[in-house]
Amino acid sequence: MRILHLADLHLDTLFAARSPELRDRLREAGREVLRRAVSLAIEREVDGVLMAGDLFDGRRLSYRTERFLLRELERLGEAGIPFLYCTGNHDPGQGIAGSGRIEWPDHVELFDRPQPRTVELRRDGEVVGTVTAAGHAVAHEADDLSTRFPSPSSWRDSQPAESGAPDAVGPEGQAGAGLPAVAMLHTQVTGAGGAADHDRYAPSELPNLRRAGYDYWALGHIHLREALERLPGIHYPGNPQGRSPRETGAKGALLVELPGAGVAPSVEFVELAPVRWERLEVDGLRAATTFDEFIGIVGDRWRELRAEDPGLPGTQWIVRLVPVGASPLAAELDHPESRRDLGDEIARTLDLLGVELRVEGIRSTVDPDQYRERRDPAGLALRLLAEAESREGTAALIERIGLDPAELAGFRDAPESDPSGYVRRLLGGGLGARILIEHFRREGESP
Ligand SMILES: [Mn+2]
Repeated sequence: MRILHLADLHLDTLFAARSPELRDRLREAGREVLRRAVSLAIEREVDGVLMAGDLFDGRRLSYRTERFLLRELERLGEAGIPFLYCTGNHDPGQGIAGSGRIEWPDHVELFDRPQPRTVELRRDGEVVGTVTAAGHAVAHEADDLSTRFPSPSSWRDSQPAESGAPDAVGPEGQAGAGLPAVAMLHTQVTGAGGAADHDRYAPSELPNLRRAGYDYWALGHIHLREALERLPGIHYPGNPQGRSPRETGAKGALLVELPGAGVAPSVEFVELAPVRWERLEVDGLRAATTFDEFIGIVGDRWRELRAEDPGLPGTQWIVRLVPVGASPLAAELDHPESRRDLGDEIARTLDLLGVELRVEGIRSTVDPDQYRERRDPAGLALRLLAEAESREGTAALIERIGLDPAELAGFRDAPESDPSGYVRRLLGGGLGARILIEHFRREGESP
């Protein structure tokens, strides 16, 4: 049996925080990834496409996306491939736009109840295996639904099988003892890699999944691709299209080949996402004294990365650029306008869909220690700023020199009850020191 395992497509995500252009592009990418998955399923002649929950992002489903989805499902249907879809926390039950209003074609198996149901997959009329699945009926499913899954032995053993011959009585009468059994569920497995980033809906335990008797668990919910176990196969495919700067790297689906009951499935990742998010950390910026030189270094680093992992032809990239270490441009990059201009220029130069510049990790090329030791007001100012970096330090500073935060801010009424927090925000974050040091540096350079 061969299946294509997808999850967490989140069709019609709003992307409210993005620009209108990016929003449209990302929604289009969600549809495109579905089209690619359907083409892949047809090309590789799978026996079923499994969508392990969160096909939709929420109640809102545009007419355009709905039509698109039904057209793509039709393509699958014409190829004789069933689409098995269990609901998740984003698209639970019957009331939601997707699973409730859509008239699903006959080759779609919707699992929207917490009670598992088993269906058979066929190839040329012959049963090749089973898929057992349960869905979320409510948005905040707190139960471990995996414990409700029946053991495949309940149908495998219902008739004595002759040396594993696939002729025992199955859920509908045919699935045999030697045939692979797949389980599908939208669940947060305790301890999975990306678990900290996701809400604990329908939590399950890995040891339980291991001994449930299935050959493969097609999981959904955690957006990070992860193999939790090889035998039985227990896999998160991750979402097939990244939705935020944290969802980086190649994204797609898993092609799973199941030779038979009790045999390790072979699992192949196939990249599908037309838009990829990446984080690019760049150091060694000390020599770049102009924006052009800065862009040159970033470009070299970007091309190195893409040589290792070029992505699919035509992939579009959204890059979170994180320069780190000493840079002569540190002070200039404190200005939001400079950051925006530089980001735009990098996007143009490297042909990227978007660049977000995060400059918290850079500092001035001047060593603050050499100034901090000076026995003059500049040195004193830097020492005070260093002290103001910590909560305790700021409190001690205020106390020692009898500092009135309201005075410091230039008005009478203290803006809040926590004066040390206020002073720390005024002086802290390294900004005050950076501005001072940059000032010294320029002073030193001018004739
Ligand atoms: Mn989910």
